[in-house]
Amino acid sequence: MHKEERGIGELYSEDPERADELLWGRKTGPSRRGFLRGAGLASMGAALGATIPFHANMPAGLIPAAFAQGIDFQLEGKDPGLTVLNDRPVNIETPPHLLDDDVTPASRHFVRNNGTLPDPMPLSDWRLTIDGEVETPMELSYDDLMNDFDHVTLRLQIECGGNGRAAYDPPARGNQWTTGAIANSEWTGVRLRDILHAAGLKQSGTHTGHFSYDEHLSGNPDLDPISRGGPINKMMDPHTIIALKMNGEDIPAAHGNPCRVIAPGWPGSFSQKWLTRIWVRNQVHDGTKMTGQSYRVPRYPVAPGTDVPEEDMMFIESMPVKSLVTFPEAGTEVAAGMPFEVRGQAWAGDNEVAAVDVSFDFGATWQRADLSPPPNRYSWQRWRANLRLPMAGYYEIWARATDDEGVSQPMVVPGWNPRGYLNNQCHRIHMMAV
Ligand SMILES: Nc1nc2c(c(=O)[nH]1)N[C@H]1C(S)=C(S)[C@@H](COP(=O)(O)O)O[C@H]1N2
Ligand SMILES: [Mo]
Repeated sequence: MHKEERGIGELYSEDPERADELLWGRKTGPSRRGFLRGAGLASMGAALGATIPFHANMPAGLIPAAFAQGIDFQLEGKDPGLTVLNDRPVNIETPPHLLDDDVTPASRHFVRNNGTLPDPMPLSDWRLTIDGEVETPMELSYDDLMNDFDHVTLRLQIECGGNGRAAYDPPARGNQWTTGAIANSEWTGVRLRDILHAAGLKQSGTHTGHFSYDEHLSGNPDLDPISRGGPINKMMDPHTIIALKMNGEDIPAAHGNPCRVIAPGWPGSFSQKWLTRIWVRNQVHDGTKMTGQSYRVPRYPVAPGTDVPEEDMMFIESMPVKSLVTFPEAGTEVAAGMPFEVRGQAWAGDNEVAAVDVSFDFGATWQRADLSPPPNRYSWQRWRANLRLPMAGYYEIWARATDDEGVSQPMVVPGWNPRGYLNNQCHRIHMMAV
């Protein structure tokens, strides 16, 4: 597939009727399958800038030709080496060799949007509402968050729950992330628990619901692109923060300016961007993408392709142990018999990484890598090894991390699940010795 044909084209090729629904807010009823009507028609017309006289003849899932031409998309501020998976919504991943920094620069942080990429809201207009199961509902300004609370600075990994989805067979619909929906930037902000304490969290507050000012792709203001939240224990963890700065700078537009949640180690969807409200709830939040199969996996292993009933699906919490080879870049040539450094990053959701092993003989023998402790909990960890490829030829470098509970990455793609989450298969790169 050409890069230019991605974006809207990819959305339609995955599932045309769902693309209609996402883009135009139109649900296809079984009786009226096939034609765009009502609000869906109105929003498509608005996007095209004209009414569509022959809309009654227009089949479902047809990309208006006005949008279907090549889209050569590049997001401002991003490294040109990143891979654009989709431009509406914007979804961009980072190749492994661009994740070699211990602190991921904003230019190399993947982007995962469910709705629009909003223009930053003027700071003077922005407020964060804390309400629901609290004694004193609050409205905080950016200055309040800057001045009235303690700040922490932490390196925190965010990984999209769907990172690695592309490897599942039969394929799961959604963005076809390979390995690059992971990053570890340095975030400065206020501990969410300090804010919840200030508002007087009630005993009855068991979960949060997060809201933001990005918009549903349909343009329908009554729909949220995503509104997730989590159990209060995770939200009270001292590493869960309301971030105000990314790598010491204002948070870029794509990453949630002016302020976002970071709930590290759990699927990235817990880390609401463009945050405007935290609703403390006395039940599991039921916002957009909290219901159905979103961010859920079967409670038991299922055969690939199984239709799993909703009541047998459970929420993903901690992400699994995983690692990347970030140096050298895949395909690099080295001199046979000469030592060279291989290195990468490893992380393990709520856990710490205990060991990383590398192999250059397709897993027959493994060598233990040097592994750095995390600078703070929930940061990824650097690993390094010196290797020597004995003679000229083709090699693969395989890396396998093990967490502090003794759980390792599988060499093969792990348990298939309907939405293609949690693929923590070992990463491998090829190298040539000459
Ligand atoms: N408001 C809002 N927050 C959001 C999203 C979104 O679409 N809208 N996407 C979520 C998902 S699914 C992920 S993986 C992370 C990605 O964060 P990033 O784009 O900064 O990498 O943001 C989360 N927060
Ligand atoms: Mo995600």
